[in-house]
Amino acid sequence: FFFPPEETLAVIKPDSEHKEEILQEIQARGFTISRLKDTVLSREMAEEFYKEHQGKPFFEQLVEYMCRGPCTMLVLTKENAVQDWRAAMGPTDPSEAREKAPESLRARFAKDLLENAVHGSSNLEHAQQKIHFIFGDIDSMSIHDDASPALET
Ligand code: DGI
Repeated sequence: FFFPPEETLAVIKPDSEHKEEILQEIQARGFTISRLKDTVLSREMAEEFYKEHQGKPFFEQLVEYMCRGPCTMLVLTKENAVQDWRAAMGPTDPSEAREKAPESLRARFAKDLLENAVHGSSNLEHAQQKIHFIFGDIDSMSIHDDASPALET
């Protein structure tokens, strides 16, 4: 049987001092970086990106954090990419991550529960939606697309 490799959206969140290490880890863990761009999200884009959390007490802080500086947006490709990237990140809360998954990226690189360094889609449907939302179709030929401006909203 041939299983086509799966794609997921990964984000290195703003202000991560560990971007280079995280990129190395991604490759060491067997993911192919199919697309990459650094983008400063507009407020509207950050609200849309995390719309499932609208109304929660931490929503404002989360949006503010995500707009604070450039995010590195990545499409990661690999068999079982969605679940494997969730496992590589570890639990949302870094104190839980350090306890249960000390090798995970959040255990190693998250500052706290909010500023937890990385994002990854939680299922295949979200992955496809968010890849389209972030990368669109226009520049689908480019692989490394550093410093492209934030998408118009
Ligand atoms: O999919 P995850 O990023 O692991 O977690 P999520 O979709 O439940 O939450 C999205 C982000 O929101 C998470 O990475 C960090 C932040 N967050 C989640 N729960 C809390 C939170 N931030 C604060 N301050 N308090 C929370 O309870």
